[in-house]
Amino acid sequence: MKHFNSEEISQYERDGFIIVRGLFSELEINLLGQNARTDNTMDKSSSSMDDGEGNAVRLALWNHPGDGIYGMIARCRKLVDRVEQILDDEAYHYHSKMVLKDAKVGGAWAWHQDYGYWYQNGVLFPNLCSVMIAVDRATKENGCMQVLKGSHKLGRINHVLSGDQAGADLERVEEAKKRLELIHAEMDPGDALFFHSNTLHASAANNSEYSRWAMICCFNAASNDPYMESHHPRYTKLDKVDDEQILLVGQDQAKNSRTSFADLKVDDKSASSLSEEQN
Ligand SMILES: O=C(O)CCC(=O)C(=O)O
Repeated sequence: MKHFNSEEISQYERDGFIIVRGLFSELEINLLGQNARTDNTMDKSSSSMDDGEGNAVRLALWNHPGDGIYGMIARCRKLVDRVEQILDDEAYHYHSKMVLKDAKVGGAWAWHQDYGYWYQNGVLFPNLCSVMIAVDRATKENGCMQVLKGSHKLGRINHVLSGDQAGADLERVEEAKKRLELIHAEMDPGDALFFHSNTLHASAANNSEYSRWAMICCFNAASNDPYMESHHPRYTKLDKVDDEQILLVGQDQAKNSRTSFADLKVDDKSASSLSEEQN
């Protein structure tokens, strides 16, 4: 089914991103938020790194969408059909994460391209798309996502380690900023930002009173199956679900089965593989 019209697809191809307002209803996003906030397993498996300014970049990550509410969000037709239109291919779930950017302490994300990391995982083409779903309202004040419009056309920029975080070569980022418009992607709960894997993005620390949690679902094109094993899955068929399943599963604790969270210290080699490359 086609959800984006041809102008929206052209906009994505030109800008490297598109925001769909209200992709998830108030009820759906409230359920997601409630589940996440009371999910002790997610809390325990979340890992935190310093952003270099004393604030904490905290996230929980999982490779397979699962059958709980997180899975229903990542597998629902209104989201995956749109991703498939963008990728012009069957999509498979590459991983999802919850970014737990808490009030006052939530850390900043350095400028990067997702493909800057995923390239290390044997993914040949940058034909991947991420969808950031606002769980809380995201504003400039609480560190909403920032994107450089059209930056996906730069191709892959080298990524280097700086402290705990791997980021894009800052000289390039600074030059790109002089030529490309910086967009603050302010979003209400339920809005979704679809962005290309080479789109440069970053976010500031959250110095406000308001938390800024967001779920990010990342998809790879089926034809872009990585040529080697990594900490994220190779092609695995994604079973789409009807959109109604979000509420049905989200309201039913018994169906809301546990997600297998990754241990980021052990499983995520993105940053360490960059340091090995440089050595
Ligand atoms: O949540 C954010 O502010 C940024 C997250 C991000 O850039 C990422 O997950 O690649």
